[in-house]
Amino acid sequence: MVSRPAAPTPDSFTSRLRSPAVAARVGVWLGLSFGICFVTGLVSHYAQLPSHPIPFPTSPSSGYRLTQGLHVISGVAAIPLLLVKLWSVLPKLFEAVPLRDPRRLLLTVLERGSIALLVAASIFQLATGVLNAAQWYPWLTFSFRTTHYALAWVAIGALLVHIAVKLPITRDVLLADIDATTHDRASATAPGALSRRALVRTSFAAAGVAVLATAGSTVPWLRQVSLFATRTGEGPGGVPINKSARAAGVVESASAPDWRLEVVVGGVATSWSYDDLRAIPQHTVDLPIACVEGWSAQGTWSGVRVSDLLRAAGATAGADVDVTSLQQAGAFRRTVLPANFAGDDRTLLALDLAGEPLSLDHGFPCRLIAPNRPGVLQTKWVSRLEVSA
Ligand SMILES: Nc1nc2c(c(=O)[nH]1)N[C@H]1C(S)=C(S)[C@@H](COP(=O)(O)O)O[C@H]1N2
Ligand SMILES: [Mo]
Repeated sequence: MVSRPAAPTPDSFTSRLRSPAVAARVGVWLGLSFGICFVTGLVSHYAQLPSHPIPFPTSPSSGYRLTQGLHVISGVAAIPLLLVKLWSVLPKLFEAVPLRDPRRLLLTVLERGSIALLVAASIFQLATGVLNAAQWYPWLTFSFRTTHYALAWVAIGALLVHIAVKLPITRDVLLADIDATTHDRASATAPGALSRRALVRTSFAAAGVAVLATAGSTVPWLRQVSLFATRTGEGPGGVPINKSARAAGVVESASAPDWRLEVVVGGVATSWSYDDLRAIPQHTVDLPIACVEGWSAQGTWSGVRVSDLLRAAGATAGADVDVTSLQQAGAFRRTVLPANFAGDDRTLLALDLAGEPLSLDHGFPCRLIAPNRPGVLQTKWVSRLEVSA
């Protein structure tokens, strides 16, 4: 008869590195990353809602660049921290379930259930976030933003429960020396390959490297060291290209000589040729494209004020504006420009970037550029503005 290898028990794990002392120290920084990620994620979600009960501000113009950069950076930093944390508490997974004592059983199920939820939600959030930033979208069946947003609440809720449950032991081990053994499992006595202090420092260093490797997509002078920065500031006018005109299927329509911009107010349309737009007052603004994926780049844009076009078409200020692209399909072909954005003097239909007419890939003949607006809403190849009221 072949004997089945015994399932591991907590006692099968003997390294003294797998300890509450390590888990708590790494956990504090992991919790901090999650906190930053959660708050900045809420900002991004709110900014992308089609209507805002409380207006999303147009200033500071680089606010979204900062919050979304932080969102992606803190998410990336959390990955090595989460891995070390999970490794350090792995023996807990094999603890026996107290089947005989109903009260302890209930508590165990609640505690482990909340941890299972936390671990699952965390892994899901970090994995989908990374995939989204890498522009690989395997989730054809669900919306990234809605799901990522819903699971953020699950993760943060489970995290708060976890912190509350672990508070006494966390406080104890953080106040004690890192090598103290009071809270260790009885079997965790074998010296590890490195000291606890070295393991914690290595985890922080790994998080630091992950941050540097990502931050280059937002912070120009970090680009040299940023292996993970998928957009590196190359592209016409120093602004990367996200979706090309070819990928959007607009090469023909955007370069057609008879292209016209329609401005519709109260059902009445006025129509502008490219030369008409060139003939009215031009304005120049320095504004970033700040993508939800975390990369961003500053550009010098020139063109016409959206508020000038709306006023010329007879619109009174204070209404939201539908912005439509030549692009025929895709989630970003139509966006809503809230009234406070439409009324901001810096909000342009840009014709030029860095003193040159827009390239086809940057949105020629004209593209929306507004302050403090997520990149995904800076519509390219605009064909129509419509005020509904
Ligand atoms: N019509 C249209 N506009 C669009 C997009 C798109 O796919 N279609 N992508 C958006 C996204 S996600 C970003 S980050 C910016 C990028 O602009 P850029 O390619 O000029 O850098 O354009 C936005 N405008
Ligand atoms: Mo984007």
